[in-house]
Amino acid sequence: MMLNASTAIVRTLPAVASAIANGRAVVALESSVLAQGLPIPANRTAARAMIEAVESRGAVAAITAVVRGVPAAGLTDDELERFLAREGIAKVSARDLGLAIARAADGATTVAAALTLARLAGIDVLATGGIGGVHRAPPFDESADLAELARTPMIVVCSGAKAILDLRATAERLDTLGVAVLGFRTAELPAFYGAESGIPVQRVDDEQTIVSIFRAQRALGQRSALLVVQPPPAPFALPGSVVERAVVEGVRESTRAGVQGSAMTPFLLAHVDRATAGRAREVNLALLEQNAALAASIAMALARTESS
Ligand code: PSU
Ligand code: MN
Repeated sequence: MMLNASTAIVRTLPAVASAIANGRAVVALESSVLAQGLPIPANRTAARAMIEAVESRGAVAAITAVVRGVPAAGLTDDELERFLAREGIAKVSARDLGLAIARAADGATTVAAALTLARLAGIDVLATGGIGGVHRAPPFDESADLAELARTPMIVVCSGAKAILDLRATAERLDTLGVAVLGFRTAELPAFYGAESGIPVQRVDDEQTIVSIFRAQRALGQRSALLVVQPPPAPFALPGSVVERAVVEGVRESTRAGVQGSAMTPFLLAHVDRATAGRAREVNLALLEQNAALAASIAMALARTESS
């Protein structure tokens, strides 16, 4: 039997494997947002809402993670429960994948690591809340999400980079790395908790155009991801001034507390959530669901064009 090495290294569940084999729509989801980014029980609400948003549009959802050392695209119910309980689940970025596998650890994958696993499994579309980027305070920690986006040809749907970051510096890095950013029905890079950043992006108005651009990039042999951004649902959006105050305060506290590395993003997200009395969590849930839904429609459009 011919064994495809890349599908063999990443374990897929039967539903995911058969969808991939038959060219049907699949959406990869990352798991760090569930195990580190959101508190209990909001993380469960998020997981349910994202899976439902994907499935109700006719696509198959595949949560990526390292499960007791096994890189996976698609979790069983029991596995998902373990990740939602958060305890003993490491945050795994691209550089940590090998370590998590060798140690047979449970690892929740960031966008960077999720891209690696999803790509190997043969999935073209991934949804998340907000990608990582360039942090605001010295040493200006930069998420490995950016480097992986630069070398993974997939469509990634998000609400821009998280507003805890320096959005201008992040946009510049994406530019330098050659990552195309498309605003879905917007000409402005969203600011995660709200619609406005003042940073322009190319606007597209339908899924088919996104698919055409993705196919053109692929035909050119370009290796970078296509980043599709949309603002959070308007009723949940937070005023920029409220977010800004909470972030500035959070950054100051993180410096005082000596927070570093992979702990930084979860620390800042939790701070903004507290400072906004949970409103940040509400918008985070709403945008995760909306991004999963858009990712599913794009994956459906992609599957239609590939089969024709
Ligand atoms: N989107 C959210 N919440 C999150 C994340 C994304 O709404 O917590 C996670 C993703 O896994 C992303 C990670 O890859 O935050 C970035 O972490 P870091 O800055 O440490 O690379
Ligand atoms: Mn970092």
